[in-house]
Amino acid sequence: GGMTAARLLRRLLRAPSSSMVRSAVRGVCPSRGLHAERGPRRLSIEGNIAVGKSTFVKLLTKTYPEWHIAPEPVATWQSVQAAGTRKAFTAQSLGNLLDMMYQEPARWSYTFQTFSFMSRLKVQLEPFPEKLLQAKKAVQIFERSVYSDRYIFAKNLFENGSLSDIEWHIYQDWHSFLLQEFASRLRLHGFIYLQATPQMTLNDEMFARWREEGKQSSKTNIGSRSLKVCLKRLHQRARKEEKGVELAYLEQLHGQHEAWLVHKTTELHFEALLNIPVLVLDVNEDFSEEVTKQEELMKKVEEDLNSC
Ligand code: UDP
Ligand code: D5M
Ligand code: MG
Repeated sequence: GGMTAARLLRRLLRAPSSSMVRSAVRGVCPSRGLHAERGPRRLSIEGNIAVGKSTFVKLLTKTYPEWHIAPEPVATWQSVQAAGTRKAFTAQSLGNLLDMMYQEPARWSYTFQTFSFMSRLKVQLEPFPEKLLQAKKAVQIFERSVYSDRYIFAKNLFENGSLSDIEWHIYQDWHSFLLQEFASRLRLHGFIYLQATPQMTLNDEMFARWREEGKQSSKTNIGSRSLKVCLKRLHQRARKEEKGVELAYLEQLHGQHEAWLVHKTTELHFEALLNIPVLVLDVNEDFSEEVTKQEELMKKVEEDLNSC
């Protein structure tokens, strides 16, 4: 008989063997099979703007110096280099695409998506450093991924009208094509989702605790019951391009993260994405300077990596 649709799809996606996918569905830890695989475990850190991904990645570097870390290439987007020029040499910047996108989303969002996607694709395709492969547990960490580009940002920009129907269609067309072509080299084994509410209303007990903590640290000094975690951190970081970012935008992005990584209602187009485990870490509480909180987070990562 002819090839079934499912088999055809698997062949097109060059997905892992069906037995692994089925065992995940049966409830067997999906990482078990992957762990047995040769090669490093590849994880992506996901989360809203300014939630603390870079801070978290730095903490991982400190805790696990032998891991390979790939930060998000934001600087590349802030200063697009003319072809043939090098930063260190006669750098010629053609402009700040991050700024252009925030200033004129309808004009520059599509261009930004092509550029941010390409830079993430290049990062995710880079070979794992040979000398680190010798480590007993080689781990590679990415700050966001080719998946968040589509299922968080591009999707959201389409839904809020910054990408037109045609742009969204063309984007999805090449995104699917390229990810299918590179499927075997882009494999991820897990996501770590740093979760914080863009805006959180505190109950009496939490309010009392926050106020108490606020006395000790000026960073957590809040006078109202409404705690805007991401917005506060965004202002604290004060990246000039992000000055105009509003709570409403962070709330949209929060919704996209929750739909994709928690509620699993986002429609995905890659079989390899369906059974990837997601470790959700609550980072509403400040962890940048709180050692106890840092230890708690690192313990959760360690436990998760050892659980399968
Ligand atoms: N930050 C903080 N407490 C935290 C995590 C982060 O005050 O628990 C601050 C951090 O110092 C920075 C800002 O929040 O000024 C944004 O953090 P980061 O750049 O790590 O966020 P990202 O955009 O990478 O998620
Ligand atoms: O993310 C870095 C900045 O880049 C932040 O302003 C969000 C923006 N960003 C990242 N990827 C995209 C895509 N694909 N579209 C639009 N905007 C994007 P940070 O969270 O601060 O590390
Ligand atoms: Mg960052």
